[in-house]
Amino acid sequence: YTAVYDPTTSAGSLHLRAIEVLDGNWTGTSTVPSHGLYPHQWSWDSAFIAIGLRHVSPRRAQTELETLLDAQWGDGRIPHIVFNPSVPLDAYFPSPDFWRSVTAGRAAGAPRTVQTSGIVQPPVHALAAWLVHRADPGLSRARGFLARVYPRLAAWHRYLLHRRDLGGGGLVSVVHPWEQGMDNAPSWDAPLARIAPAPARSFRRADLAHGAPEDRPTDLDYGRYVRLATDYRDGEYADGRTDFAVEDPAFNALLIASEHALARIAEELGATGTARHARAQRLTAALVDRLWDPAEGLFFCRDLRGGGLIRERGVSGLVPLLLPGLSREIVSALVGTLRGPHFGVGATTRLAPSYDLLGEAFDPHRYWRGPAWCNTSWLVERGLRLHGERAHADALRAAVLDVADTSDFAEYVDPYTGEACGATGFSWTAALTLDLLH
Ligand code: 9WN
Repeated sequence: YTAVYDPTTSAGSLHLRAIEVLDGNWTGTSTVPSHGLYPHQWSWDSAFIAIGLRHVSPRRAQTELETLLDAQWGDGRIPHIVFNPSVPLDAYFPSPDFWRSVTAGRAAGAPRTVQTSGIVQPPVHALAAWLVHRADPGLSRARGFLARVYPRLAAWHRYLLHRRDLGGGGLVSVVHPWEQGMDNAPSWDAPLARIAPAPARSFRRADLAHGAPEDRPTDLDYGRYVRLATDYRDGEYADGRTDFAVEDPAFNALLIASEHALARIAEELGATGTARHARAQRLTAALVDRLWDPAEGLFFCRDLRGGGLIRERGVSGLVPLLLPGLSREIVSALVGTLRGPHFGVGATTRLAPSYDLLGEAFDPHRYWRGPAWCNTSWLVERGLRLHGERAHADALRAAVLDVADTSDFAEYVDPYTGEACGATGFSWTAALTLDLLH
């Protein structure tokens, strides 16, 4: 007997439970990913949260994004964490005293009144702002929502496109695995291997108090994360000098999707979106040119310091499916890869696994080295639907809803069984459930 998600019997209660999760994680101005593991505001989490929240409270969804944007730096970057000053320092590592944004970030224009990290996360924000607007255009216009966020989102994209095109080929690079959001993905193993880890005794992890150690990144991974972040901070968060620089397909695809959204926002505000749509098209061409592998039917990361494509198959390489400007040939190849033996969607797995089922580093429980996450499956679902793959999109949607339901909105799950891993009551799982239910 296989459980089939039946919207007529469980949709009501699933909907209410998802709302309860988001209510419980709401702090008054933003939503924490989960109180235990992640007690502050995270950048791409907030974008996904706003996308779900817009269906139940468009006002709160706007506030979620506005709070994040209030912590934007003068150079345009949106920090990956905005710290809540009432949370004890030892509740999360690295804490504000590690990042020292107010002092080390002064040259880059870090805000003085709020403490943040100094790295970024994937730019899902303009896409989120556009979707939030559309959920209640009347409220949005009355509050001047788009008019207020547009210049900030434009500055954010400008930062990425001007300061982070480290390879000179038009794409944006991440300078830390935390920036791409899939912290310990096997794609980072090769570029990280060149980084001398910070000594284990020089920092104390807080995550192990909440998550099972075998589900989290290793101490060696953390040593390298700490080294990279320390060096970036000590260089006052200036770009261009980091030992780690990788062009990632998901990060860039989300920027492109957001650039299309920014074009629509410009049009809604009475300007023209033509130049932005054209830029999104140019970025799509650069993405294909630099990261697409036709023989594998997948996008790969490019290591700018080591040179060349990193041939590890990750879900990040499937995320560009959400782009409208892909050729039919690439779309078909991606759908084939998604459903083939490496990802098994619709065959052996429930949701898209974060990493190649047949890869040497595959582990169904260790964070971004195999487990499935709702946000990546939501992105793939959108892509399938956009390109007319309705039956596959419907099946993936049903699977996400069922897994969210039975795992109690887990942070991530075993891709084969849907068994919960990490935190439960995880905000973006609840938010994207709401979005799929609408
Ligand atoms: C580091 C908050 C974040 C997500 C990331 C996820 C995890 C942090 C951590 O949690 O990263 O930023 O401490 O492991 O990998 O995608 O945004 O939910």
